[in-house]
Amino acid sequence: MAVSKTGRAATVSPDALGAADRQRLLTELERKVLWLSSWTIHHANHIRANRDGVKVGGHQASSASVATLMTALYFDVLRPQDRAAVKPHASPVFHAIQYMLGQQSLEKLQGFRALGGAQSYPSRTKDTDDVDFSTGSVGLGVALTSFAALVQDYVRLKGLGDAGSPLGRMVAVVGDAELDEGNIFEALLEGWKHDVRNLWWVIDYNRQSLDAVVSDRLYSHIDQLFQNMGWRVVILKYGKKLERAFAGPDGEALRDWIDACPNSLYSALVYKGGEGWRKHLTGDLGHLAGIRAFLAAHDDERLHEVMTNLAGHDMGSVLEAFHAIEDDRPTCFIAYTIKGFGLPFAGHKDNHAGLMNENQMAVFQRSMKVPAGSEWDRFAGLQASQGEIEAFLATVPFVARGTRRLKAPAIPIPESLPVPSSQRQSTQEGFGRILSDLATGDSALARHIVTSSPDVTVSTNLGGWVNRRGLFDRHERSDVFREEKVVSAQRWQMSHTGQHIELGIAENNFFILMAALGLAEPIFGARLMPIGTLYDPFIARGLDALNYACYQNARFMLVATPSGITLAPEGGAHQSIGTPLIGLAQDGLTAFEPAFVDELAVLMRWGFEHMQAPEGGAVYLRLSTRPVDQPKRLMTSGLQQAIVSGGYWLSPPSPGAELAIVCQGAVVPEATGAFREILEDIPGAGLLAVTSADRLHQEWLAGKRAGASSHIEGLLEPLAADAALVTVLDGHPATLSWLGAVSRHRVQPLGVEHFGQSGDIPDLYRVYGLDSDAILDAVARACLRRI
Ligand SMILES: Cc1ncc(C[n+]2csc(CCOP(=O)(O)OP(=O)(O)O)c2C)c(N)n1
Ligand SMILES: [Mg+2]
Repeated sequence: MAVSKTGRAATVSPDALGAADRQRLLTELERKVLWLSSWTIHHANHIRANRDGVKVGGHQASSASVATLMTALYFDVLRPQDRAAVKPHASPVFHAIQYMLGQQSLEKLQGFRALGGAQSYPSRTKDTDDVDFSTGSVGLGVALTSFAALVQDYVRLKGLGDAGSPLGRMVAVVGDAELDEGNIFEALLEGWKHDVRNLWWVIDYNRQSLDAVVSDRLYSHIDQLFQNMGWRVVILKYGKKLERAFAGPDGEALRDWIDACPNSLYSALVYKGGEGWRKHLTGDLGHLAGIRAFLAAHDDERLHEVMTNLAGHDMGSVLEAFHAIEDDRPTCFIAYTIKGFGLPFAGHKDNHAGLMNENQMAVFQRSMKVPAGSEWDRFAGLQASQGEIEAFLATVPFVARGTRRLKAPAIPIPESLPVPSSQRQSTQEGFGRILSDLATGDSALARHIVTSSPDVTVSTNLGGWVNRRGLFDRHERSDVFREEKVVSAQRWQMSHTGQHIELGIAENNFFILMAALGLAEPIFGARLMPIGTLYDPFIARGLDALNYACYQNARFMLVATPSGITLAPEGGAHQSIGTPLIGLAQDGLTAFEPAFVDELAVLMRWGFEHMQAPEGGAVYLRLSTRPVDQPKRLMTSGLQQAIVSGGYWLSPPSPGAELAIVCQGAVVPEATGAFREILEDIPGAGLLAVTSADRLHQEWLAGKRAGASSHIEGLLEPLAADAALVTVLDGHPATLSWLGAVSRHRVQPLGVEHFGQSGDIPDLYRVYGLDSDAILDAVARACLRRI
């Protein structure tokens, strides 16, 4: 067989080998994967030098549990167009598989969990071996596959991406305890609404979580749950050896016994081994001649082998089940497995973080027939020859196209976005009008924008865009209200040409959809410009998913509105205080809070570029429903630059000025009002508008490290060395209070520290200390008392 330099033969057909040979070699590879994953963890914990005394960790038991399933998937079932999310703690198995496929280096395996080495949990951004979807926070990767399936349909039905390639399956390898995460069920329901296709969830049903053996009752309903959502459920329960035993004399009784065996007892017996099985089977079924004969015919070792022969560890059963699926119906495989299968702590309830000790590893190594010194050898310990294994690896469909990071051409962004003219408007309204305006044209940008919202489309001003661009659905669905001539401002016709994906109220789903849309380029080869809207306070509801999207470097524009206490009568529970700090701290997300609509237009334009830039990222715009008088000004390139950099002087200070008021977002009228009053007493004072505390802060730190001056230092430069800053925003005061550290100015930080009551803006700003009087008081404190 011709093998290329990279170890891959491009032209070898998987069918060249017979099914029996393939299964034999896959079983060999399964052993190898089990060995390598266990050894990688062992090496990191017991062999590599430990400099700080902190446990390195890694999950040998969780990895062993899934070795068969993942071997079958990666070496046989998955095709280049398929995409997978692997349960986080199976990372060593994933890396071992990639190592065998020539896509992971020895150095990275030896550096498992070390800087620059293979990551603890598969990571798109930090690993180099072709991770499709990062995982780590359980449940999120699973849900992502469902939204990725939706995005695949979206992209295909729009004719974007590689239309010639067959549709891929989105596959999640799921730990059974991941199903305790509510986000999975939210995703299941949303997926059902959107009729997602080409989705496989393979549940590693070892009936153990981190702390415990899971309740028997809880899991008896999993299959029904999936079926209710229209899924096919395939249960892989018993392997071929057990099935043969069930087919023998009194085999039915054996099946009944094992079926009724509580999870905890089964796990305990798995751990105890042959003797334990014999004792229980003799006690419970010893009166049956067939069972007595069965026990007599098996020594302890073989009895253990048969009784632990669950289908999730039986290569033949696994392959049969996977290959039987040929249609695109979502399918859930519930594969019975044993946590730690093949390792000394198999089945033990405390095995989650368990590591083999030196002696156990030595025994395991002998059983794997890996000679000392050949631990990393890709072929050591296998019965098949290196040539045979290499020839087989050259047929693996998953890597037939090499690594699968796809690219799509950049989308041209207009020089400027039109600013909706209105003497007085809110940033939220301006956002809706900017998008509406884009919707009327046929720019490449407009064609690639896709919007979404968790049931707040209309109330975040996306209505105009949706009316023009329609809702996305795989099926044509008419707008019944419109057909019945019921007057409504909203036209909600659905079809596959639509460019808005409407979600139910589940912010977690929303952020996972943003992740899936924002990864459309590398995953599906189609660049999208996702814009998602939600109420600012509900960022917290989906925060882990937002973090997850950013961690994967997904590109999207998050428009959060309304925000702060400025939503006023809408009130208490909807007030967001901490979100500006999230914007400041969230890696991969650049946060802005414009005060005026012309700023917003500049920032959206910049955002569309940033979402496409190699070193770019996601963008967060914190907007407001408060109508504000708009400035009449020329948007010079200098002003644009300053807005994007995070701030500019609305009214510049005189050289040596003693005071500046610094405001961010919707409080600009109060800041301006106070500023006008103090000009009488402090004529040289300045008024600074902050559009992005995040950008200012980031650049300030980077400048310090590089010994370069930053935008904020430049802005504050004209002020006197002992000048005072009064900072004000509708959010936590810490967002801007750090400005005092830039040039050692004295700061009086105003903002919101408490929340929870309705009111109008004058009342709430008075109560929380954001109104002009509060600003003037702060000015007085700063100037008069010199603190
Ligand atoms: C959101 C979240 N909470 C907690 C954890 C810590 N954790 C990692 S694995 C795990 C249990 C996993 O059990 P299961 O999914 O059944 O996988 P198994 O190890 O049995 O294969 C927990 C609680 C996590 N990674 N993510
Ligand atoms: Mg489990």
